[in-house]
Amino acid sequence: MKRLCVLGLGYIGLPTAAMFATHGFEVIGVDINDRIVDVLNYGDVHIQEPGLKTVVQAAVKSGNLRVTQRLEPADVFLITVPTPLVHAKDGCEEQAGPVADLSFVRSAAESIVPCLRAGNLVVLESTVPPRTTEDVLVPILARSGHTIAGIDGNDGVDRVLVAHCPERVLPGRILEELVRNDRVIGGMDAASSDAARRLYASFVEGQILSTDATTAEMVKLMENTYRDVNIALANEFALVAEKIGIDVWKAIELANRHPRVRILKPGPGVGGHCIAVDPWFIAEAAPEVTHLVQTARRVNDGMPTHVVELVKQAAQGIENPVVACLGLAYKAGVDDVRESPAVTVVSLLRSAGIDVRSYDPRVRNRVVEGQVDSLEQALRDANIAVILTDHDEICGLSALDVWSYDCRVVIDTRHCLMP
Ligand code: SAJ
Repeated sequence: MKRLCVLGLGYIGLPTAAMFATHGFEVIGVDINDRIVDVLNYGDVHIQEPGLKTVVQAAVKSGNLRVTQRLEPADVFLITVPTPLVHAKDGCEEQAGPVADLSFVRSAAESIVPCLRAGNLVVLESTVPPRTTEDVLVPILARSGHTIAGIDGNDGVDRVLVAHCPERVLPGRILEELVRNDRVIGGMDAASSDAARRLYASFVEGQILSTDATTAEMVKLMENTYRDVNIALANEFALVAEKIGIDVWKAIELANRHPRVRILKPGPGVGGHCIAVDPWFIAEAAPEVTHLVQTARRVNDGMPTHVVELVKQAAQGIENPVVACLGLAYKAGVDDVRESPAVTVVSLLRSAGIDVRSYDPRVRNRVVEGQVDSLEQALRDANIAVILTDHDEICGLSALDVWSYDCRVVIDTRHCLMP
């Protein structure tokens, strides 16, 4: 049985580790966070995702998934650590905006070095700026003294194979998409691509498509940037519609009747750890030619401020207004609040001195001040309700339900309330 070490047990690493463990691999799941290791060993999961707990429990129970803080020698090392944004250092004025923080990728790679053996395969799944596999990962792995695939002339059988295989799964449908989606494999050489292809073929039912590592990095970034730019366009249309006094939702519905038009949904902004982040990795690679990408990011990042303006307009004339914010997660059906525009809206309202009661049926942790435990607590006493996340529990409400609490103004940024 092949031994696989998964470094980083977050939204992607944990489901992927469990998937391999239930498809014939001995998996060692490694995380530097002792709380995560304890939770998983206790038989629980730290992430809310449909079906995840069942598959993780099955994997742990079978003995094929062991969770630990210590890396062990293995046949395959899979890096699934976060790549957040940081602000460019002073003196990097040529950078257009924030840049990738690769410190987790670097330290994961460094931790693999002492365990590396000839013939190992190292796969980077984390989303990274173009050229990271070749320029950052490979040089670190080379410190092991082994020859590394893709470095000129290293075509011996005993070298370490390296590939970038970006994850492309949708939070809320991770387990299903891990199996069904096509997979892009970017090997440092043909042997690396072949080894990675065999690895993922153990559970991927979609097509496995091979290319080089840098192209695979760019493919992943292009996918999320394409979505970001298209959401920005929808948001810009919404801003124009407000100015000219039409219903943007009706206009989009009609425009989408064209056979080659598919406008996305406007909303309070773009959140999550992917779409709000990845376009900056492209901008970082070529700041001088990515005007559209950067503008789209700024349009989407500006939406929470616009929502706050709408609330302030609605609050004019109300003494000490109370605002109920419904939804904190970055999108429907998840408990994830990373980069959530809803959280930004709440923070901006509170900084403006407005009394805010926030409620999200999916988010159990306290993420903002004034967070309450029920819809009733949020809406009681509120003058204005702002719908920020279109969870089923919130979309099931009608404006009349909200009005029944004496809350007369509803700002539905998701266009989700029942008519
Ligand atoms: N959003 C809108 N309008 C829309 C669609 C989305 O405002 O029409 C907002 C959402 O509310 C949310 C944000 O955009 O705040 C992103 O949500 P999402 O569902 O579009 O995407 P993510 O971030 O959950 O997952 C994306 C997916 N990428 C694409 O669809 C191209 C997923 O396949 C990737 O694997 C994931 O990023 C990732 O990990 O990179």
